[in-house]
Amino acid sequence: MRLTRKQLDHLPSGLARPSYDRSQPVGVVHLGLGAFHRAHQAVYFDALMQAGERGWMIRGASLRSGRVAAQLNPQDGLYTCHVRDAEGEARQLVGSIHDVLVAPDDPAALISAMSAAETALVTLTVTEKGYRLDPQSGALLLGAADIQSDLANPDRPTTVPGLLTAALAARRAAGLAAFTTLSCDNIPDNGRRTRAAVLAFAKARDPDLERWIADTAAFPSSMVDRIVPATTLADIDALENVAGYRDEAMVKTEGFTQWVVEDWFSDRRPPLELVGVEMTDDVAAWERIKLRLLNGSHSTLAYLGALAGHDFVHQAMAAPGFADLVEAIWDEAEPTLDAPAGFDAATYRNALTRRFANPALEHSLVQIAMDGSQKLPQRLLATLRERHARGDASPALCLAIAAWMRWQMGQDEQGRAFEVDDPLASQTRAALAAAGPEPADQVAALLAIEAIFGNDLVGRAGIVDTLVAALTELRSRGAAACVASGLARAMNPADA
Ligand code: CS2
Repeated sequence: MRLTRKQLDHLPSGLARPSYDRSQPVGVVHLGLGAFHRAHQAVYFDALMQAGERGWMIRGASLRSGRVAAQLNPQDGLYTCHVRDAEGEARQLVGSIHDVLVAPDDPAALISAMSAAETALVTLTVTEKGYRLDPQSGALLLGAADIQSDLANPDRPTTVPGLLTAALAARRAAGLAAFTTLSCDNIPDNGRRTRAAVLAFAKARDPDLERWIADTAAFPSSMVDRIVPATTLADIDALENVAGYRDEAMVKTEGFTQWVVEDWFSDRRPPLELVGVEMTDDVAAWERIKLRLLNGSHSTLAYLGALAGHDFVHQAMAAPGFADLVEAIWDEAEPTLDAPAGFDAATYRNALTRRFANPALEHSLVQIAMDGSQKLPQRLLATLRERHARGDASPALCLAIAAWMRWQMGQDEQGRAFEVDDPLASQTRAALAAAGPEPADQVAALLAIEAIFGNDLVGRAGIVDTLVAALTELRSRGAAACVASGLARAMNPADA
């Protein structure tokens, strides 16, 4: 039996479900309706309407395929959020999603949803690469073919800056206030960067429009945190077996959840503080903590753990030396953080250790390894730069970056080929092909890719030598042995 509104009465009576009126107006349009949104923002809006606030139903949009629409629309937007921790599990039916549009099928429908009078908020989880920014500088890729095509066809945009600008232009033409654009992706200063991308795009279209957006539209930054592995067919089958209904749109996640939002809104503002969201004037410190501690060590585990032959985060965490490597990454990152009031690094690190060790999530390392070129700058390289400027060595960060470099070879330690899933994969492949077999040449060739590394790291002897030493060890001894032997703590660069 497929989950639908009609089936609600036949579901197990203990299952938590929405008791609010789901026909109330849509106030939020969400771009990029993946598992993360369903386990995070949609759960907060569900709680908000459950608490009696009205007008915050979500119209989701997929920017590429019709897969999520085919999962959710036949279920009237309903789905299960399945929380799994080492201590136990809990299931909840979430009702905040009204329906899902598929942007490539009908961009006009999405633009009209965003420009509808009731829409106050456009939220985004489009992943790092979805913003069409240079990952290192954060500038809009104005020369990219898809951006150029959106500028030539402003009414049929396919990119995020093109869609947001088209919808803001429609609101301006209709005499409506600008909606608030709320980025929920793991990029630093995500609000400022989204704003800069939209302004750069709008300027190329119409300088008056750019001015109107600059003067009236809010782009708050936010920090989002919840571990949400991709749902598998086995998860869906298992839920059906225990719960008695089939839910093609279910998501699995951990109990932990956090959302810190900059309090800057241009239209109606959802009172998210009622449901545990922290509204603040300064998100930057929280963003940095999360990107450098959680995401930095996640990427470290992903490359080294997958190279060592593990499938999931909790398996890597249990393998010899990995938990200590994660501690070494945190030791290097912690001095670069400005702790906001209420933040205690030891407590945060302990909680992260427990979260990563959660065996019930089965969080795939390859999922985290994806799109490394877009993630490295804020997760590992910014920390490395700051430490270097202070004269501090960073052997653990260098081992993690060398593991990313090893990953770019697209061949595991048994010589089996795999696909490097990354928008810059063809560039890293070409750099490695031109470099030949020597680790020193490979490091130099990859460091020369400015979109990832900027132009300042390539000349820093302490960093380059440590990367070459780490890549040499990884290639000769393999990741498991390097981590088990405590290589990160042992590498002692002559000159940081
Ligand atoms: C992960 C994140 O896939 C990844 O790159 O590091 O999705 C991580 O699970 C979330 O940011 C946790 O909040």
